[in-house]
Amino acid sequence: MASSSKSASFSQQEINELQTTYEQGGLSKFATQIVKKLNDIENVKLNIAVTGDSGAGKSTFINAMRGLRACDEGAAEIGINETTMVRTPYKHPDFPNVCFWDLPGVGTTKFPMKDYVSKMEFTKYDFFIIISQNRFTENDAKVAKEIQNLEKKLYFVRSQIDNDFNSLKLQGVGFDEIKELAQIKEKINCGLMEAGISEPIIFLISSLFPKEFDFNKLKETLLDNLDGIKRDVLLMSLPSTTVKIVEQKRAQLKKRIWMLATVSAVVGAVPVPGLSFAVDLGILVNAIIDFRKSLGLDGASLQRLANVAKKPVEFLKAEVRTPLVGEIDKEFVKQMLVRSSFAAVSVVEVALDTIPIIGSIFGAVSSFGMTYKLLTDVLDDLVENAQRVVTVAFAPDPSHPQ
Ligand SMILES: Nc1nc2c(ncn2[C@@H]2O[C@H](COP(=O)(O)OP(=O)(O)O)[C@@H](O)[C@H]2O)c(=O)[nH]1
Ligand SMILES: [Mg+2]
Repeated sequence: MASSSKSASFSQQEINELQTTYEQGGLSKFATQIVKKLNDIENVKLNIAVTGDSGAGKSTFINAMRGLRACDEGAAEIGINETTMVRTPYKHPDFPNVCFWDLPGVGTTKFPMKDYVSKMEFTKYDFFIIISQNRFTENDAKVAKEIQNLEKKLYFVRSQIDNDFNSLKLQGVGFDEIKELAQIKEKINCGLMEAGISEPIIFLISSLFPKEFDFNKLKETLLDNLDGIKRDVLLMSLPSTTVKIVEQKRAQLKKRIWMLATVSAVVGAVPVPGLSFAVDLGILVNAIIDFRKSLGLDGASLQRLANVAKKPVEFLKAEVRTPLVGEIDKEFVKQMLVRSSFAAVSVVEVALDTIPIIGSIFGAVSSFGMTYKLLTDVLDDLVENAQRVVTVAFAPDPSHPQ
């Protein structure tokens, strides 16, 4: 099984090894290594535990992380008085390798801590989130210590912050939001330190307003603390709610292009009538569909983003101006290749930012160069559209109040 330390792209050392692989085993051995890396990216799983008392906001948070509302298919049911003794998995609708586990609070289960830890399978998660809608309890602190003993990453999330501010507003109390947030955080921090938790990482969020408060900071921190493929997997699954997330996705997907181009040009390459070179059109079709999904431009993702942004989906669709969101099949890709065939990038140029050996393997303009160019253009086009969508989705607009 792939370990979390595996990178989503090749390190310098791995590139050196690839060079040796090519010299000793030839092109097919070289391509096999690349296929393996792409398979790792597809197969690595991320398991996230979410625990806290009943009513804390676990289900709402798990939905928000997946860009879902409570009424959407696959959403966790909210506002129910928890009686379950078992954990419930919630997979991401488009990225089933990302799974959020809704753990009943230790208080709900009444299990002794030792049983709670083993029944909830604490060793299986990549990281933990403990949620509370108020101060963190003694139970929360006990669970946190167990997590820290296992040397797993843990985040404290104080949910429903929007309620705090609404009640202040309703009571006509003047306040400085930044100061108020700092005070709430400090109080939580002191409480947790007193309970024996060293250096707690705390976020104040509203799952109903994921653009506000610390929600984006939380996502950034979760990403920063994961490495390699696990980071890649979480990043691709996050709703494209900020320009920064879209840019991060672009950077990560860009690293896959030379790998996909190599596989398309080597492993499954067959001559295509009408093209002067052999490629695997199927790989390219799948790559385009994957890029589109990762950037949130497929119909379902756009609908989810519209729901989160509280804007009509048509409003977002109007910003999508690329044929890449239509039906993508082999014929479509072939036509794209025919159209761009006179503008293929020089492989030497590609080699400079990827791996030098690519230049010596594929020569000047070739199926590799063509597919590399195609996927680079596709990515640029999709990113441009995704940036327009996210900007419009969250821009204040009097005719579409949020
Ligand atoms: N205003 C507001 N309400 C929330 C938020 N998170 C959860 N809730 C509400 O709090 C209640 C309990 O949430 P739920 O997710 O079911 O908590 P769970 O029992 O921990 O799964 C529900 O009525 C939610 O709608 C939030 O961030 N803001
Ligand atoms: Mg729940």
